[in-house]
Amino acid sequence: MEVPGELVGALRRARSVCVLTGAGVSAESGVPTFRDAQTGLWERYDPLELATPEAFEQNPRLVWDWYAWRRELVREAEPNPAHHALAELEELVPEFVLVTQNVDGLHRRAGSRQVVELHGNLGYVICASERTPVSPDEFVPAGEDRPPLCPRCGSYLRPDVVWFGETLSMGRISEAQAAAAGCDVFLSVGTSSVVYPAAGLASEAARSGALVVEVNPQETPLSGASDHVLRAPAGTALPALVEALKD
Ligand code: BJW
Repeated sequence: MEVPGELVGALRRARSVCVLTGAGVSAESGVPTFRDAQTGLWERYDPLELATPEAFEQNPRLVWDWYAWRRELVREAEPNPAHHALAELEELVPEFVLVTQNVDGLHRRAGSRQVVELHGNLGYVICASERTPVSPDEFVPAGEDRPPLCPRCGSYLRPDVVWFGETLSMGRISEAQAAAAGCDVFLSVGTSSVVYPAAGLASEAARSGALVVEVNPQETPLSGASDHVLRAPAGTALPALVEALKD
């Protein structure tokens, strides 16, 4: 695909690049996005309703099982050319921060090193009361209608992810905001750009003078405010971008 020359030039000159990714970057690995239809067992449920503290309060076992299913799906998935291209891009620029809203861990598996997991990681489990990590060999096993329990206080266990209405880790959001405000080029890849505070990072980058680029086959609220839009799947656009940079 054609990559705009101005974008390649800006990346060549860039001292610092910040990339924000969303569920679309993992779509080509077979991991469903949030706002696309779900498949199989989960087609009756809206993922945006399951990813809430209210859903966990009302039906903790259902929410636990949904994450257990996704953990298995992600374990079997492989990073795709978009993840690999971002890992390669990190090696081609002086400073690079990859901020991801994804909880699937696929960026690190592809070799990305400077990764900020804004919404957590579903591979880790925490006690819902103490908020401390619990390893699988410590779980008090699940009951028929409840998740496993914390071995220390008996509370429900939950995935270490950020649900709607919950606050993000101060350390992670500060790191992401500093990277966005300090970069020369900001790439927003595979996100619908509607969930805050992540969706605000592109405007922070633009305010500081960065070139803002969107990679998404669909229009989003960010499209009109972007300097360049690569209207293609991430697995096509990002390898093309990295190849153009190496030419
Ligand atoms: C492809 C592709 C391909 C497909 N290649 N692309 C300011 C204004 C308004 C509201 C708020 C605000 N500040 C805070 C809020 C409230 C709320 C919020 O943002 N609400 C909006 C929806 C209105 N935010 C929060 O509650 C956050 N907490 C917070 O701010 O605390 C303080 C506070 C609380 C309350 C009020 C005010 C302040 C927490 C947000 C946590 C989000 N959590 C989830 C679940 C994580 C765990 C899990 O994975 O289960 O995060 S929800 C879900 O949305 C998930 C995602 O990370 C996130 C973003 O979704 P994403 O990644 O963009 O995916 P999709 O599916 O939406 O889009 C996929 C895109 O890919 C599409 O565009 C496709 O076209 C594209 N695509 N194939 C490239 N091959």
